[in-house]
Amino acid sequence: MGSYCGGWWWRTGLWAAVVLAAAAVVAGGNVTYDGRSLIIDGERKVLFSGSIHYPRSTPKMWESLIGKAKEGGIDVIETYVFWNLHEPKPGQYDFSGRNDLVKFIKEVQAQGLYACLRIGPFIESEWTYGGLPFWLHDVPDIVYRTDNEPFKWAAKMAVDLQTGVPWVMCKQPDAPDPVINSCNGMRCGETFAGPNSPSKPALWTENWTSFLQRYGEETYLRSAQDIAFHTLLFIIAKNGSFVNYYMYHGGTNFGRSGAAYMVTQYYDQAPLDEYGLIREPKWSHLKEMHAAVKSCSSTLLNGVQTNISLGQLQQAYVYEDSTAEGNNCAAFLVNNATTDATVEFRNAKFELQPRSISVLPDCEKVAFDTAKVNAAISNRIATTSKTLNGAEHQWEEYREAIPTFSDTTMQFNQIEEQTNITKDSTDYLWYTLSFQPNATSCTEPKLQVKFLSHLVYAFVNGEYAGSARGNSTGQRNAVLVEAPISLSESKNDVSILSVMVGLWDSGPFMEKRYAGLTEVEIQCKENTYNVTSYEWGYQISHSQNNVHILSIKNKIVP
Ligand SMILES: *[C@@H]1O[C@H](CO)[C@@H](O)[C@H](O)[C@H]1NC(C)=O
Ligand SMILES: *[C@@H]1O[C@H](CO)[C@@H](O)[C@H](O)[C@H]1NC(C)=O
Ligand SMILES: *[C@@H]1O[C@H](CO)[C@@H](O)[C@H](O)[C@H]1NC(C)=O
Ligand SMILES: *[C@@H]1O[C@H](CO)[C@@H](O)[C@H](O)[C@H]1NC(C)=O
Ligand SMILES: *[C@@H]1O[C@H](CO)[C@@H](O)[C@H](O)[C@H]1NC(C)=O
Ligand SMILES: *[C@@H]1O[C@H](CO)[C@@H](O)[C@H](O)[C@H]1NC(C)=O
Ligand SMILES: *[C@@H]1O[C@H](CO)[C@@H](O)[C@H](O)[C@H]1NC(C)=O
Ligand SMILES: *[C@@H]1O[C@H](CO)[C@@H](O)[C@H](O)[C@H]1NC(C)=O
Ligand SMILES: CC(=O)N[C@H]1CO[C@H](CO)[C@@H](O)[C@@H]1O
Repeated sequence: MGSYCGGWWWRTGLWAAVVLAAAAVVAGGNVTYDGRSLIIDGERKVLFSGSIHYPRSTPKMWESLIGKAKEGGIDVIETYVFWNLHEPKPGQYDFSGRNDLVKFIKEVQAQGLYACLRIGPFIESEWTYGGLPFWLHDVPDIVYRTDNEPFKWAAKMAVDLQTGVPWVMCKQPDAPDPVINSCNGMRCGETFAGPNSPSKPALWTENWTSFLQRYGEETYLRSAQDIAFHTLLFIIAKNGSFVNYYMYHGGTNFGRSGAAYMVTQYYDQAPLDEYGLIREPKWSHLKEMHAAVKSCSSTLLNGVQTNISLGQLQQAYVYEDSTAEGNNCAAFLVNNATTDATVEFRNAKFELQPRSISVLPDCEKVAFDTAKVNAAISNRIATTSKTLNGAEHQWEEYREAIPTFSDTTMQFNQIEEQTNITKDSTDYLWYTLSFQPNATSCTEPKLQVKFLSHLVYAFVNGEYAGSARGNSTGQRNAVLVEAPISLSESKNDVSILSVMVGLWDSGPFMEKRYAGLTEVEIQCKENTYNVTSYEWGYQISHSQNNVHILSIKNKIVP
């Protein structure tokens, strides 16, 4: 997902609304669509979908997560397919443990929900390298996410699979037929330009329940009222019939799976928090809204809509289905003013709260008001379940030996890009140099390092010289560290550790993105040595030593 998709590069967030009928394993439903909605087994449907990414929780949590989503009125569980998890090396597949997509989908099916599978190949999703396996980097002539032959397979392949279910492409206004274009964002009820054909329904594939979080940034809070308001607005003002909450459960970026600068908590503010606990009032408020919409969904989908002005910033959207027996009228009263408003609708008075939508499933009684929250705010209290500092839990500290140029086996006559050396096997790369000043006098020497990684630590002759961190925007600008150092007149060992905290997950030409050092100088009063094109030695930092380095990594949280 993300705020970066769009523009001139491709976003290939392809979706398959894979339908898994509750009872039948084999005989999935018949899914088609018209201009109003998806149609399952001949019936138009309003569908509320929730994103839950299987590798961001543990298999033991899946039953409970999906169960809580169902109880919250969710019909569809949406997940990406994480290619780089499943094919870590070309032709080598992994569907075990948290990667067990099939088990996850079967759990969705067992609970009688539908599954919506976003197959990628590119997923962004704050996931390292946007879900692409890093080995693609070494496929000759590859250019990701653009009009590139090795990469262009996606839309045609998807349709050719003949899954029998419709395909959707998010934020691709010109999605080719029969693929349905859709909207992502927080306010699709106001921003979506609509389907690109009258025969396609309006789908909202990412209604962000919160927002992604990077190291050092404030948590983004989005209120239950705001989500409910925009969800209903999309349904009535844009003829929406499918809304996916991104995320319904965010979970955890385990290991090195998070993209550059992402914290390990993912959308902790979603209706189900990182640990799968119900977050109130979001969960209940949306549950109540789902129930109110479902109670009039037939009228909503099959009725004729009229739009009546009730005041300058107040409107009623009324649906009437003359073919239906019994209740055949449903209404939504919108107040877009920032103050209360009293309106008259069908000879009755209604008090509308600021920026609210009230649902009247029978055109008479208010069953749900987006601004009126009934559930109490939940508090999450952490208690200690186990301490790890007793005698039986000895903590050990490992110190990684600082490598020097002569220790290294890999040497190049220039500064190399980091990930091309590490092949993403680790976040850490040592750059080493053996340096001898030409002139005998080099007074007040300083080390200047420009880099495009997230963090660097510099050492000269085994002594710590300085460090600096990049930032998420700093990814676009080399960051500078200038440290006073001591030099001997003979050989000096310069060792610089460059650290990435996850790889990028977005942006054009990711295959050409640069990590690592870019330029190094040793500055003396008398002379400046530009050592960028000297011979550098490289050592990939691995193994137990990461235990030590990881503690450094954690310290970058301010
Ligand atoms: C699926 O439903 C559509 C109409 O809703 C119908 O035209 C089509 O024949 C059905 N396909 C199957 C395989 O039942
Ligand atoms: C509803 O009516 C208002 C004005 O009465 C108009 O501004 C708005 O565009 C209409 N919306 C739709 C979806 O027709
Ligand atoms: C919604 O559908 C109605 C009936 O087909 C149509 O008149 C109206 O223009 C549609 N609104 C939008 C925003 O597409
Ligand atoms: C509500 O008002 C805001 C400005 O206060 C405007 O940006 C938004 O488009 C309006 N929404 C609707 C549904 O009229
Ligand atoms: C990547 O590294 C290899 C050596 O490991 C080098 O031959 C190649 O030129 C590098 N490629 C790029 C794009 O820097
Ligand atoms: C990020 O790094 C860039 C480049 O050094 C700097 O200009 C910018 O102020 C930094 N931003 C933050 C939020 O620290
Ligand atoms: C130091 O010597 C090297 C190797 O002879 C040379 O390339 C470089 O230009 C000299 N640097 C300075 C600052 O004199
Ligand atoms: C240092 O050398 C590199 C590689 O030769 C070069 O790209 C860079 O512009 C030089 N820096 C300065 C300040 O001259
Ligand atoms: C693409 C999009 O609609 N992005 C919006 C998501 O919501 C935030 C907060 O309301 C906006 O700032 C973005 O523009």
